[in-house]
Amino acid sequence: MRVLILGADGYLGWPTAMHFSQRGDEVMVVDNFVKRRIELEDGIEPLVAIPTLHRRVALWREVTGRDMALRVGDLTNHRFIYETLAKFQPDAIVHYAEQPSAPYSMQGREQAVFSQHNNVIGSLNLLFAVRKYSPDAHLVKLGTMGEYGTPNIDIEEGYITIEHKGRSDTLPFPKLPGSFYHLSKVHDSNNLIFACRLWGLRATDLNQGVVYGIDTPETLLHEELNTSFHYDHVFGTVLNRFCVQAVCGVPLTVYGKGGQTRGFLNIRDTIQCVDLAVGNPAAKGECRIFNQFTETFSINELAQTVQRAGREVGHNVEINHVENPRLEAEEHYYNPQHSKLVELGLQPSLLSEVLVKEMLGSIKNNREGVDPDVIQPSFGWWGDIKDRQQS
Ligand code: USQ
Repeated sequence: MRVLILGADGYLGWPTAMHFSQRGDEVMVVDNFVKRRIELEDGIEPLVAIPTLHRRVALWREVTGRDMALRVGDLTNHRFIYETLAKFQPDAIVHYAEQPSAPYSMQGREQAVFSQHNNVIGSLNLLFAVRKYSPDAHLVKLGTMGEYGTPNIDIEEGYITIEHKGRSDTLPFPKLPGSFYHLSKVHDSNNLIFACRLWGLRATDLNQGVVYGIDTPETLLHEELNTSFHYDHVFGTVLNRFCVQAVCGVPLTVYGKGGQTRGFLNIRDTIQCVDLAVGNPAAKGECRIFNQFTETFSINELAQTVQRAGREVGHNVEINHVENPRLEAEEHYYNPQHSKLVELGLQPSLLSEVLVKEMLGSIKNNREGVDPDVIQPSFGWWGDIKDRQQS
Protein backbone atom coordinates (compact mmCIF):
# COMPACT_ATOMS: atom_id res chain seq x y z
CA MET A 1 0.00 0.00 0.00
CA ARG A 2 0.97 3.62 -0.36
CA VAL A 3 0.62 5.12 3.12
CA LEU A 4 0.94 8.83 3.82
CA ILE A 5 1.77 9.74 7.42
CA LEU A 6 0.95 13.35 8.27
CA GLY A 7 2.63 14.62 11.46
CA ALA A 8 5.42 12.04 11.20
CA ASP A 9 7.91 13.88 13.42
CA GLY A 10 5.76 13.42 16.55
CA TYR A 11 5.40 10.96 19.43
CA LEU A 12 3.00 8.70 17.50
CA GLY A 13 3.67 9.68 13.87
CA TRP A 14 7.27 8.49 13.76
CA PRO A 15 6.68 4.99 15.20
CA THR A 16 3.63 4.65 12.91
CA ALA A 17 5.72 5.56 9.85
CA MET A 18 8.39 2.99 10.78
CA HIS A 19 5.71 0.34 11.38
CA PHE A 20 4.16 0.70 7.92
CA SER A 21 7.56 0.90 6.26
CA GLN A 22 8.69 -2.26 8.07
CA ARG A 23 5.50 -4.00 6.86
CA GLY A 24 6.71 -3.34 3.33
CA ASP A 25 4.37 -0.48 2.48
CA GLU A 26 5.47 2.52 0.47
CA VAL A 27 5.55 5.34 3.02
CA MET A 28 5.72 9.10 2.67
CA VAL A 29 6.23 11.20 5.83
CA VAL A 30 5.15 14.83 6.21
CA ASP A 31 5.62 17.39 8.98
CA ASN A 32 5.77 21.18 9.45
CA PHE A 33 7.77 20.88 12.73
CA VAL A 34 5.35 23.03 14.66
CA LYS A 35 5.82 20.90 17.76
CA ARG A 36 9.54 21.60 17.69
CA ARG A 37 8.74 25.33 17.48
CA ILE A 38 6.45 25.13 20.53
CA GLU A 39 9.18 23.23 22.38
CA LEU A 40 11.52 26.17 21.74
CA GLU A 41 8.86 28.73 22.74
CA ASP A 42 8.11 27.00 26.04
CA GLY A 43 11.70 25.93 26.79
CA ILE A 44 10.95 22.20 26.80
CA GLU A 45 12.64 19.20 25.20
CA PRO A 46 11.86 15.50 24.89
CA LEU A 47 13.58 13.31 27.48
CA VAL A 48 16.03 12.12 24.83
CA ALA A 49 17.09 14.53 22.09
CA ILE A 50 15.51 13.51 18.81
CA PRO A 51 17.51 13.83 15.58
CA THR A 52 15.91 15.73 12.70
CA LEU A 53 13.30 13.91 10.65
CA HIS A 54 15.68 13.96 7.69
CA ARG A 55 18.33 12.22 9.77
CA ARG A 56 15.85 9.66 11.10
CA VAL A 57 14.63 8.82 7.59
CA ALA A 58 18.27 8.40 6.44
CA LEU A 59 19.08 6.26 9.49
CA TRP A 60 15.97 4.14 8.89
CA ARG A 61 17.31 3.43 5.39
CA GLU A 62 20.76 2.52 6.81
CA VAL A 63 19.28 0.22 9.45
CA THR A 64 16.55 -1.50 7.42
CA GLY A 65 17.33 -0.83 3.76
CA ARG A 66 13.83 0.67 3.41
CA ASP A 67 13.12 4.06 1.86
CA MET A 68 10.63 6.63 3.09
CA ALA A 69 9.76 9.70 1.04
CA LEU A 70 9.86 12.95 3.06
CA ARG A 71 8.08 16.25 2.45
CA VAL A 72 8.24 19.28 4.72
CA GLY A 73 5.18 21.48 4.66
CA ASP A 74 2.09 22.82 6.34
CA LEU A 75 -1.47 21.58 5.83
CA THR A 76 -2.79 25.10 6.35
CA ASN A 77 -1.17 25.83 2.96
CA HIS A 78 -3.68 24.06 0.71
CA ARG A 79 -1.30 24.06 -2.27
CA PHE A 80 1.19 22.00 -0.28
CA ILE A 81 -1.27 19.25 0.57
CA TYR A 82 -2.88 19.30 -2.90
CA GLU A 83 0.53 18.76 -4.47
CA THR A 84 1.45 16.05 -1.95
CA LEU A 85 -1.64 13.97 -2.71
CA ALA A 86 -1.40 14.59 -6.46
CA LYS A 87 2.18 13.26 -6.47
CA PHE A 88 1.99 10.43 -3.95
CA GLN A 89 -1.54 9.08 -4.66
CA PRO A 90 -1.92 7.35 -1.27
CA ASP A 91 -4.20 4.40 -0.57
CA ALA A 92 -4.33 5.39 3.10
CA ILE A 93 -3.65 8.68 4.88
CA VAL A 94 -2.91 8.61 8.60
CA HIS A 95 -3.47 12.12 9.94
CA TYR A 96 -1.67 13.07 13.18
CA ALA A 97 -0.62 16.52 11.93
CA GLU A 98 -2.18 18.58 14.71
CA GLN A 99 -1.08 20.61 17.71
CA PRO A 100 -1.72 17.90 20.35
CA SER A 101 -1.50 19.69 23.71
CA ALA A 102 -4.58 20.70 25.70
CA PRO A 103 -2.54 22.83 28.17
CA TYR A 104 -0.80 24.68 25.32
CA SER A 105 -4.16 25.55 23.77
CA MET A 106 -5.30 27.05 27.10
CA GLN A 107 -2.23 29.23 27.65
CA GLY A 108 -3.83 32.31 26.10
CA ARG A 109 -5.66 33.72 23.08
CA GLU A 110 -2.73 33.33 20.72
CA GLN A 111 -2.23 29.65 21.54
CA ALA A 112 -5.98 28.89 21.39
CA VAL A 113 -6.32 30.58 17.99
CA PHE A 114 -3.18 28.88 16.72
CA SER A 115 -4.36 25.43 17.89
CA GLN A 116 -7.75 25.77 16.22
CA HIS A 117 -6.45 27.38 13.04
CA ASN A 118 -3.66 24.84 12.63
CA ASN A 119 -5.84 21.82 13.41
CA VAL A 120 -9.20 22.75 11.88
CA ILE A 121 -8.03 24.56 8.73
CA GLY A 122 -5.25 22.02 8.11
CA SER A 123 -7.76 19.16 8.30
CA LEU A 124 -10.30 21.02 6.15
CA ASN A 125 -7.65 21.62 3.47
CA LEU A 126 -6.83 17.93 3.64
CA LEU A 127 -10.50 17.01 3.04
CA PHE A 128 -10.59 19.21 -0.07
CA ALA A 129 -7.28 17.70 -1.22
CA VAL A 130 -8.62 14.14 -0.79
CA ARG A 131 -11.76 15.02 -2.73
CA LYS A 132 -9.75 16.50 -5.59
CA TYR A 133 -6.74 14.17 -5.85
CA SER A 134 -7.39 10.90 -3.93
CA PRO A 135 -11.15 10.45 -3.53
CA ASP A 136 -10.77 6.69 -2.97
CA ALA A 137 -8.06 6.99 -0.31
CA HIS A 138 -9.01 5.97 3.23
CA LEU A 139 -8.46 8.84 5.65
CA VAL A 140 -7.58 7.67 9.17
CA LYS A 141 -7.81 10.71 11.40
CA LEU A 142 -6.66 10.88 15.02
CA GLY A 143 -9.42 12.26 17.20
CA THR A 144 -9.62 12.08 20.97
CA MET A 145 -11.79 10.62 23.73
CA GLY A 146 -11.65 14.13 25.19
CA GLU A 147 -14.15 15.22 22.54
CA TYR A 148 -16.90 13.59 24.61
CA GLY A 149 -15.87 15.01 27.99
CA THR A 150 -17.32 13.18 30.99
CA PRO A 151 -21.12 13.00 30.55
CA ASN A 152 -23.23 11.24 33.16
CA ILE A 153 -24.27 8.54 30.66
CA ASP A 154 -22.38 5.75 28.83
CA ILE A 155 -20.31 7.08 25.91
CA GLU A 156 -21.05 5.27 22.64
CA GLU A 157 -18.59 4.89 19.74
CA GLY A 158 -19.29 8.08 17.88
CA TYR A 159 -23.04 7.77 17.33
CA ILE A 160 -26.06 7.33 19.61
CA THR A 161 -29.59 6.21 18.82
CA ILE A 162 -31.99 8.59 20.53
CA GLU A 163 -35.74 8.34 21.04
CA HIS A 164 -37.28 11.75 21.33
CA LYS A 165 -41.00 12.56 21.50
CA GLY A 166 -41.97 9.27 19.90
CA ARG A 167 -39.40 9.41 17.06
CA SER A 168 -35.96 7.85 16.82
CA ASP A 169 -32.70 8.64 15.00
CA THR A 170 -28.99 7.76 15.14
CA LEU A 171 -26.98 10.94 15.57
CA PRO A 172 -23.41 11.99 16.44
CA PHE A 173 -22.83 11.48 20.17
CA PRO A 174 -23.04 14.83 22.05
CA LYS A 175 -19.66 16.45 22.76
CA LEU A 176 -18.55 18.36 25.85
CA PRO A 177 -14.80 18.88 25.37
CA GLY A 178 -12.59 20.40 28.06
CA SER A 179 -10.05 22.56 26.19
CA PHE A 180 -9.65 24.59 23.01
CA TYR A 181 -7.44 21.76 21.73
CA HIS A 182 -10.16 19.15 22.36
CA LEU A 183 -12.67 21.53 20.75
CA SER A 184 -10.51 21.66 17.61
CA LYS A 185 -10.93 17.88 17.32
CA VAL A 186 -14.72 18.22 17.69
CA HIS A 187 -14.75 20.72 14.83
CA ASP A 188 -12.61 18.32 12.78
CA SER A 189 -15.00 15.45 13.46
CA ASN A 190 -17.98 17.50 12.30
CA ASN A 191 -16.14 18.46 9.10
CA LEU A 192 -15.11 14.85 8.51
CA ILE A 193 -18.65 13.48 8.91
CA PHE A 194 -19.98 16.21 6.62
CA ALA A 195 -17.34 15.59 3.91
CA CYS A 196 -18.07 11.85 3.90
CA ARG A 197 -21.80 12.55 3.53
CA LEU A 198 -21.31 15.23 0.91
CA TRP A 199 -18.55 13.81 -1.28
CA GLY A 200 -18.63 10.08 -0.51
CA LEU A 201 -15.16 10.07 1.08
CA ARG A 202 -14.15 7.16 3.32
CA ALA A 203 -12.84 7.97 6.80
CA THR A 204 -12.15 6.54 10.23
CA ASP A 205 -12.03 8.92 13.18
CA LEU A 206 -10.01 7.33 15.98
CA ASN A 207 -11.11 8.80 19.28
CA GLN A 208 -7.99 7.97 21.17
CA GLY A 209 -7.46 7.95 24.93
CA VAL A 210 -4.30 9.02 26.75
CA VAL A 211 -1.23 7.24 25.36
CA TYR A 212 1.72 6.08 27.46
CA GLY A 213 4.95 4.24 26.72
CA ILE A 214 8.34 4.75 25.16
CA ASP A 215 9.27 1.87 22.90
CA THR A 216 7.86 0.12 19.87
CA PRO A 217 9.61 -2.75 18.06
CA GLU A 218 11.01 -0.29 15.51
CA THR A 219 12.26 2.38 17.97
CA LEU A 220 14.33 -0.39 19.59
CA LEU A 221 16.26 -1.04 16.37
CA HIS A 222 18.59 1.94 17.00
CA GLU A 223 18.84 4.53 19.80
CA GLU A 224 18.46 7.40 17.32
CA LEU A 225 15.15 5.96 16.09
CA ASN A 226 13.58 6.84 19.47
CA THR A 227 10.31 8.66 19.53
CA SER A 228 9.77 12.07 21.08
CA PHE A 229 8.92 11.24 24.72
CA HIS A 230 7.76 14.22 26.79
CA TYR A 231 7.36 14.50 30.55
CA ASP A 232 6.83 18.28 30.86
CA HIS A 233 3.47 19.86 31.72
CA VAL A 234 2.83 20.89 28.10
CA PHE A 235 3.23 17.74 26.01
CA GLY A 236 3.78 15.03 28.64
CA THR A 237 0.80 12.73 29.13
CA VAL A 238 -0.01 11.81 32.69
CA LEU A 239 1.47 8.31 33.04
CA ASN A 240 4.66 9.26 31.18
CA ARG A 241 4.99 12.23 33.54
CA PHE A 242 4.39 10.12 36.65
CA CYS A 243 7.08 7.63 35.59
CA VAL A 244 9.66 10.39 35.11
CA GLN A 245 8.65 12.00 38.42
CA ALA A 246 9.05 8.63 40.18
CA VAL A 247 12.57 8.15 38.82
CA CYS A 248 13.59 11.72 39.76
CA GLY A 249 12.15 11.65 43.28
CA VAL A 250 9.57 14.37 42.51
CA PRO A 251 6.21 13.68 44.24
CA LEU A 252 3.64 12.59 41.63
CA THR A 253 1.58 15.59 40.50
CA VAL A 254 -2.02 14.40 40.87
CA TYR A 255 -4.18 17.35 39.81
CA GLY A 256 -6.92 18.03 42.38
CA LYS A 257 -8.75 15.07 43.92
CA GLY A 258 -7.45 12.63 41.27
CA GLY A 259 -10.85 11.02 40.62
CA GLN A 260 -10.59 12.10 36.95
CA THR A 261 -11.01 8.90 34.93
CA ARG A 262 -9.79 8.49 31.37
CA GLY A 263 -9.24 5.80 28.75
CA PHE A 264 -5.58 4.76 28.35
CA LEU A 265 -3.54 2.75 25.89
CA ASN A 266 0.04 1.75 25.29
CA ILE A 267 1.89 3.34 22.37
CA ARG A 268 2.24 -0.13 20.81
CA ASP A 269 -1.54 -0.46 20.83
CA THR A 270 -1.91 2.92 19.10
CA ILE A 271 0.14 1.51 16.23
CA GLN A 272 -1.86 -1.72 16.27
CA CYS A 273 -5.18 0.19 16.17
CA VAL A 274 -4.03 2.38 13.27
CA ASP A 275 -2.83 -0.75 11.45
CA LEU A 276 -6.25 -2.39 11.99
CA ALA A 277 -8.09 0.71 10.77
CA VAL A 278 -5.91 0.94 7.64
CA GLY A 279 -6.26 -2.80 6.94
CA ASN A 280 -10.06 -2.66 7.24
CA PRO A 281 -11.02 0.53 5.40
CA ALA A 282 -14.32 2.35 5.78
CA ALA A 283 -16.80 2.07 2.91
CA LYS A 284 -17.23 4.98 0.51
CA GLY A 285 -19.37 7.67 2.13
CA GLU A 286 -18.81 6.18 5.59
CA CYS A 287 -17.31 8.05 8.53
CA ARG A 288 -16.60 5.38 11.14
CA ILE A 289 -15.76 6.38 14.68
CA PHE A 290 -13.80 4.05 16.97
CA ASN A 291 -13.07 4.70 20.64
CA GLN A 292 -9.38 3.86 20.78
CA PHE A 293 -8.26 2.87 24.26
CA THR A 294 -7.84 -0.44 26.08
CA GLU A 295 -8.69 0.31 29.74
CA THR A 296 -9.83 3.09 32.05
CA PHE A 297 -8.15 4.33 35.22
CA SER A 298 -8.58 7.21 37.60
CA ILE A 299 -5.52 9.42 38.09
CA ASN A 300 -5.33 8.18 41.71
CA GLU A 301 -5.22 4.55 40.49
CA LEU A 302 -2.42 5.40 38.07
CA ALA A 303 -0.44 7.21 40.75
CA GLN A 304 -0.81 4.23 43.12
CA THR A 305 0.35 1.81 40.41
CA VAL A 306 3.43 3.92 39.71
CA GLN A 307 4.10 4.26 43.44
CA ARG A 308 3.93 0.49 44.02
CA ALA A 309 6.07 -0.34 40.98
CA GLY A 310 8.55 2.44 41.76
CA ARG A 311 8.99 1.43 45.39
CA GLU A 312 9.65 -2.18 44.36
CA VAL A 313 12.61 -1.05 42.25
CA GLY A 314 13.98 1.24 44.96
CA HIS A 315 12.54 4.68 44.11
CA ASN A 316 11.13 6.86 46.85
CA VAL A 317 7.72 7.65 45.31
CA GLU A 318 5.39 10.10 47.08
CA ILE A 319 2.01 11.23 45.80
CA ASN A 320 1.08 14.90 45.96
CA HIS A 321 -2.34 16.42 45.23
CA VAL A 322 -1.50 19.76 43.60
CA GLU A 323 -4.02 22.50 42.79
CA ASN A 324 -5.73 21.49 39.56
CA PRO A 325 -4.61 23.81 36.73
CA ARG A 326 -7.56 22.59 34.61
CA LEU A 327 -11.30 23.02 34.65
CA GLU A 328 -12.53 19.41 34.76
CA ALA A 329 -14.73 17.15 36.90
CA GLU A 330 -12.58 15.49 39.57
CA GLU A 331 -15.22 12.87 40.47
CA HIS A 332 -17.56 11.59 37.77
CA TYR A 333 -19.24 8.66 36.02
CA TYR A 334 -17.22 7.23 33.12
CA ASN A 335 -18.19 4.24 31.01
CA PRO A 336 -17.14 4.63 27.35
CA GLN A 337 -17.74 1.74 24.95
CA HIS A 338 -14.71 0.41 23.07
CA SER A 339 -15.52 -2.80 21.24
CA LYS A 340 -15.08 -1.93 17.55
CA LEU A 341 -11.29 -2.23 17.44
CA VAL A 342 -11.46 -5.41 19.55
CA GLU A 343 -13.90 -6.83 16.95
CA LEU A 344 -11.28 -6.07 14.27
CA GLY A 345 -8.71 -8.09 16.25
CA LEU A 346 -7.00 -5.70 18.69
CA GLN A 347 -4.83 -7.62 21.19
CA PRO A 348 -4.11 -5.11 23.95
CA SER A 349 -0.93 -4.85 26.03
CA LEU A 350 -2.55 -3.92 29.32
CA LEU A 351 -0.94 -1.75 31.98
CA SER A 352 0.83 -3.73 34.68
CA GLU A 353 3.44 -3.08 37.31
CA VAL A 354 5.88 -5.04 35.12
CA LEU A 355 5.26 -2.63 32.27
CA VAL A 356 5.63 0.39 34.56
CA LYS A 357 8.91 -1.03 35.86
CA GLU A 358 10.14 -1.38 32.26
CA MET A 359 9.28 2.28 31.64
CA LEU A 360 11.04 3.31 34.86
CA GLY A 361 14.12 1.37 33.73
CA SER A 362 14.25 3.11 30.32
CA ILE A 363 13.77 6.51 31.94
CA LYS A 364 16.46 5.83 34.56
CA ASN A 365 19.00 5.32 31.77
CA ASN A 366 18.23 8.83 30.50
CA ARG A 367 17.65 10.51 33.83
CA GLU A 368 20.33 13.16 33.32
CA GLY A 369 18.15 14.65 30.52
CA VAL A 370 15.33 15.60 32.91
CA ASP A 371 14.77 19.33 33.50
CA PRO A 372 13.08 19.68 36.93
CA ASP A 373 11.83 23.19 36.05
CA VAL A 374 9.29 22.00 33.47
CA ILE A 375 7.50 19.42 35.61
CA GLN A 376 5.11 21.59 37.65
CA PRO A 377 2.41 23.33 35.58
CA SER A 378 3.22 27.02 35.04
CA PHE A 379 0.00 27.84 33.22
CA GLY A 380 -3.48 26.46 33.43
CA TRP A 381 -6.98 26.92 32.10
CA TRP A 382 -7.04 30.52 33.37
CA GLY A 383 -3.64 31.44 31.91
CA ASP A 384 -0.44 31.98 33.88
CA ILE A 385 -0.62 30.26 37.30
CA LYS A 386 1.48 32.96 39.04
CA ASP A 387 -1.01 35.68 37.92
CA ARG A 388 -3.90 33.63 39.33
CA GLN A 389 -2.11 33.03 42.63
CA GLN A 390 -1.41 36.77 43.00
CA SER A 391 -4.99 37.91 42.23
N1 USQ B 1 -3.16 14.99 35.08
C1 USQ B 1 -2.73 14.96 36.40
N2 USQ B 1 -1.43 15.24 36.64
C2 USQ B 1 -0.52 15.53 35.67
C3 USQ B 1 -0.96 15.56 34.32
C4 USQ B 1 -2.29 15.28 34.07
O1 USQ B 1 -3.51 14.69 37.31
O2 USQ B 1 0.64 15.77 35.99
C5 USQ B 1 -4.56 14.66 34.77
C6 USQ B 1 -5.28 15.76 34.00
O3 USQ B 1 -5.82 16.72 34.88
C7 USQ B 1 -6.31 14.98 33.21
C8 USQ B 1 -5.65 13.63 32.97
O4 USQ B 1 -4.56 13.56 33.88
O5 USQ B 1 -7.46 14.77 34.00
C9 USQ B 1 -5.13 13.43 31.56
O6 USQ B 1 -4.21 14.47 31.26
P1 USQ B 1 -3.08 14.31 30.14
O7 USQ B 1 -2.25 15.54 30.15
O8 USQ B 1 -2.40 13.00 30.27
O9 USQ B 1 -3.94 14.17 28.81
P2 USQ B 1 -4.81 15.25 28.02
O10 USQ B 1 -4.50 16.65 28.34
O11 USQ B 1 -6.23 14.83 28.20
O12 USQ B 1 -4.33 15.02 26.53
C10 USQ B 1 -3.70 13.83 26.10
C11 USQ B 1 -2.99 14.12 24.79
C12 USQ B 1 -4.01 14.56 23.76
C13 USQ B 1 -5.07 13.48 23.66
C14 USQ B 1 -5.67 13.18 25.01
C15 USQ B 1 -6.61 12.02 25.01
O13 USQ B 1 -1.99 15.09 24.97
O14 USQ B 1 -3.38 14.79 22.53
O15 USQ B 1 -6.07 13.94 22.79
O16 USQ B 1 -4.63 12.83 25.91
S1 USQ B 1 -7.98 12.27 26.10
O17 USQ B 1 -7.51 12.68 27.41
O18 USQ B 1 -8.72 11.05 26.15
O19 USQ B 1 -8.73 13.36 25.53
